[in-house]
Amino acid sequence: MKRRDFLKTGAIGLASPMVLTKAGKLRTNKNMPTILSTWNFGLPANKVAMKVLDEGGNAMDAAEAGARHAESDADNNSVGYGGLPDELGKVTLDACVMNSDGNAGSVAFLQNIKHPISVARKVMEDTKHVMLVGEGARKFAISKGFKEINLLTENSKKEWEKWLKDRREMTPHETHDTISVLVQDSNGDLAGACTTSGWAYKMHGRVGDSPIIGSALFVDNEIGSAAATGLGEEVIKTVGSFLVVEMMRQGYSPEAACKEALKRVIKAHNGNPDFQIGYIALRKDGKVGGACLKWSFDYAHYHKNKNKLFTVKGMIN
Ligand code: SD4
Repeated sequence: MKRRDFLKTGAIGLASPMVLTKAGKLRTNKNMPTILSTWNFGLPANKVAMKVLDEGGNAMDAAEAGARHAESDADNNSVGYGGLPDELGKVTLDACVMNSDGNAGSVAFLQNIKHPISVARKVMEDTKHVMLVGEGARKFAISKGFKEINLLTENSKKEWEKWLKDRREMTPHETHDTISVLVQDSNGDLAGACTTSGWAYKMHGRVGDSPIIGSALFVDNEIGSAAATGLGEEVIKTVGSFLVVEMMRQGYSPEAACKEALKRVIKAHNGNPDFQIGYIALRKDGKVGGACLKWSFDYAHYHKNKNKLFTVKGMIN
């Protein structure tokens, strides 16, 4: 590499990253559970997740429980029950989980099932596969005892009918609140969950980043975990959460790693993307961070008996 190019690359990074791949470089945070979730719906989700840890559950149990809380909440119009539908008025759900063994499960374009996150966990634990979609995912859920329900609440139906009058193009940011929950339990093990009804009034059949391992969620139990919210198409194209974890492996702090991943998006959009992406990251040593492209982004952090909301400002405005 020419010295000039090297300097350019160096200037993109923050501090001087050192490679962390040698096990042992990163101290494991033990006996101090840490939970990190996207947006302000993360606060109640964190509380539910912490209760599960207090009762002896592991990181995966807690992350699933946190995500389920948002899925049940009819006031959250971008997750599960009460989620805004696609252009045809169908609520279609995407979700995934990843555990500390590096196993993963996911469902996409799932309809009529209230807890896609638990179906994703069943895919991980009870099948040879990682991902089930649409009808196959629905039938699998029913075979596992999940009940079918109508997920379109009166409120969401009214909003959709209003939208039908002018069919204005929405962005995921207008109706955000997709929830991603990252958990580190008392053993220091990591797991994560992500669940959403996706982009409001999207094309029928559209799947975002939320069920895609490596995009909306990635967990590496040696290094850390990361999760995304925002415009899924752009997260997929940059394999965002995997990238954030790899940046932490290279020595970046959780916040700096999130920013590095976002810099790729900024560059791909000539310095001026007009959409939102937010990342959260939790490193094996218990350090956490978040960053977003534009405007601002909230994440909830539960640590040492305190469950607090943090707001980060966009990298560009
Ligand atoms: C998606 N990433 O389907 C999701 C949307 C989202 O907060 O995160 N909204 O593209």
